[in-house]
Amino acid sequence: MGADHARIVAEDMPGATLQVVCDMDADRAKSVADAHGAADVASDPEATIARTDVDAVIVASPDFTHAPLSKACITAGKRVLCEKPLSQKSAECIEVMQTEMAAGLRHVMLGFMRRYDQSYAEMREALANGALGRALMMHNFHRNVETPAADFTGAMAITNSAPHEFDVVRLVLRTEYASITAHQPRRSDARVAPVVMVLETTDGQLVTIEINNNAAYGYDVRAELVGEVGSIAMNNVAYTRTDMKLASATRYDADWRGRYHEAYVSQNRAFLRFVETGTFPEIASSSWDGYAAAVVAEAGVRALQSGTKQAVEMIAKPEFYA
Ligand code: ISE
Repeated sequence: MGADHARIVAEDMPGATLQVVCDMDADRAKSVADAHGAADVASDPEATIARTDVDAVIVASPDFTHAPLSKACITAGKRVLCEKPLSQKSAECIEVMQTEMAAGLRHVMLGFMRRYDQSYAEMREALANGALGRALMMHNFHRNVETPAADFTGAMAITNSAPHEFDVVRLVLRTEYASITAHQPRRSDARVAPVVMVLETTDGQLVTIEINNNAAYGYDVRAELVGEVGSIAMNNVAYTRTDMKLASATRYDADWRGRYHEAYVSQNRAFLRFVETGTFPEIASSSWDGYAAAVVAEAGVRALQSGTKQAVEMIAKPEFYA
């Protein structure tokens, strides 16, 4: 993801300069820097954040580094686009919020790029203009070709993959979650099996989320928002269809970077405007949204491990994030 953000900064963010590529792997940092014309490379993230020639930071390192590096950015007075999740621990998200509130200014924009995808924007519009009536349910399928890392687990399907749905469904339905259950079927092999979750919202709606990190056939994300008088469903995004030998076929992307490229570009440009103006973008996700995703993910892991419904209990939303 860091290499992809570097390319977007270099090619799709007029007004931004790719100044430093920081990676523990010096060779990797150099190859990305050379490919995208970065001015420098580094291996120490805190020192890089503090550099006077760095105005803003994109964090795309492993999940456990996201909260500490976001706090370092706030302390250094640098705005940060932090890849999701903000943390897999809600307590750590609270620490980031406390650091940000102590600084008195918004610094953290979270990389829930689905918020910038046209399909969810059309769902939000259909709900807002009354076409669907009151929202009743939202069904979500999130399928990867295979797990992104060898050590991926069923719990990580909830803490690493599902936060996209946890977050974007909150934006579409404009609600919070009240409870969650989680279930897994049994695969015939040792691969991570899908996780299917059923959530209740605080407004009495039902949300279903299937995370299948080993779907094999393609990167396939679907959603259907069901209202009391209508429904709106996401199409598979494909620019072409091939018809031949009595068959018709469209292709899937291999992973999220292709399917959501336009959303990443829109998100990153919104981040640049945030850096330039200090005005937090309207639909962007904040540290609070990172906390909200982490709380429901923690409840989801408990539900999967216990086999029982778990309540989702959140702290009161600080006025700072209203
Ligand atoms: C990955 O970290 C992402 O953020 C992708 O958008 C998601 O589809 C994938 O499941 C995650 O592992």
